[in-house]
Amino acid sequence: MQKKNQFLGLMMAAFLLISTAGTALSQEQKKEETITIKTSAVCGMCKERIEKDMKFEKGVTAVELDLKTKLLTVTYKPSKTNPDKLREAVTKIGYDADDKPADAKAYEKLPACCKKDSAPH
Ligand SMILES: [Cu+2]
Repeated sequence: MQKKNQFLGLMMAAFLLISTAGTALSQEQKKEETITIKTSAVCGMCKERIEKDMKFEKGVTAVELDLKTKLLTVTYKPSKTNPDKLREAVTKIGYDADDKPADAKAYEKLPACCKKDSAPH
């Protein structure tokens, strides 16, 4: 009986340790912030391109572009980057970011179907 109690105690200790670690982790995640950026994306290729490129941006942890609203949702670490840098990164891919116009050179390189003047498809 003594042994069983010891085992239960050990289990309790392990459980406490795991839940404490879990709390620490969720506090770590709160150091992230989210912004939405209005882009000039027009199709699925734009979505893939922007999401792929933005994922490699410093400090970015998650990217999601909604093609219907053209809104890009970026989750990032404020200690590593800031909204201005993120908008700048979007313009460098060739798309408008809020009031910042797309970088001319990057925009030139986009396929014709991805240019903002082309009809949504
Ligand atoms: Cu496109």
